[in-house]
Amino acid sequence: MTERLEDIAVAMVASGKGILAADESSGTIKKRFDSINVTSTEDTRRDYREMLFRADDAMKNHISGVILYDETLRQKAKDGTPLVDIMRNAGSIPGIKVDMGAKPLAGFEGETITEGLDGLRERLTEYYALGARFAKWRAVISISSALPTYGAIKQNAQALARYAALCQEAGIVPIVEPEILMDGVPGDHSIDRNYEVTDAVLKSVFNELYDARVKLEGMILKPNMVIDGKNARKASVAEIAEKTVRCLKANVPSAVPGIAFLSGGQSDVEATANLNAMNAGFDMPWNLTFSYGRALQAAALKAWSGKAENVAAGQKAFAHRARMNGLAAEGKWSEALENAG
Ligand code: 5MM
Repeated sequence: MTERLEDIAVAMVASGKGILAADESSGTIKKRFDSINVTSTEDTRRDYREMLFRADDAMKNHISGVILYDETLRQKAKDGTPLVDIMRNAGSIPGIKVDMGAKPLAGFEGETITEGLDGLRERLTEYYALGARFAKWRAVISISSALPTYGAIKQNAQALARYAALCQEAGIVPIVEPEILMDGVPGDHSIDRNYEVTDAVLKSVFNELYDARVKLEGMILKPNMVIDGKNARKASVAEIAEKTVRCLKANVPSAVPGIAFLSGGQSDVEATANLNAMNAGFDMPWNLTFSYGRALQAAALKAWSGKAENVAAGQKAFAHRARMNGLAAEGKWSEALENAG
């Protein structure tokens, strides 16, 4: 029996759980491995991801789903078990990144358009057969005093909406990710400039989703938090939480079951503290959780450093971050718990 989109979406944002973004494309995972002096090969990528997916406690209790890259969805663990089965056995839903990356947008200097719509219907059918029940598409929005332009916002929102409609047709829940870069160039924008841009982008995205007849009950939004640029960090946790929740309430219909943030270059603890402040301080119509890549993986990657003897240490670091973010998703995190290890 085909599962209902609404039920999958609700499971993805179940209380105390969130999503692990492990969908680094080959170029991005190479960068991550370079930072720990590990060569990126099919085997090292498998070893690293197998370590995460076999962290049973984290996967069972705090990770509702994992966003995978095409290679990982098809990959087997060292003992021959499909990686997808390992996560399914832990009760975690496999997901797949289906965009083909952000490319320069013709006629719009400094802005990008995410590609991957051609042939997407066929790819989604295959991904469904391989076990994926949700997908992700990331639009990248540059921010400065002059950017983004109306044209770039609109074209990215349209692509997100076309992607989302195709996913739902295939029985796959779309994660709709419009990311306003926090760590882009120049990165000196204020939190209020970020509010203005996030507000405009979300308005455009929900208009396009409506026009494309996307069922809001069967999707998840993955936005950035409303935060100042990486070279202008001044805003407090309380200010980030208040402005982010205000912006989301102004734009995201309550029919959307859940919102799962990206971390966008925030430090591990910042990303946790900000999510916690929103859940602890505000009543909201949707479940608010995490879909972190770097903020869930950085400590585990470092602890592992490519060595088999460090797998337990890598899993421990991952389990701690997953637990801290699980608590933040319920507004129950504290610095004391963070430091208790
Ligand atoms: C894991 O990184 C994803 C993108 O990878 P590519 O740039 O290689 O396509 C990215 O979409 C990620 O899922 C989200 O941005 C969330 O990750 P962060 O690190 O921002 O939490």
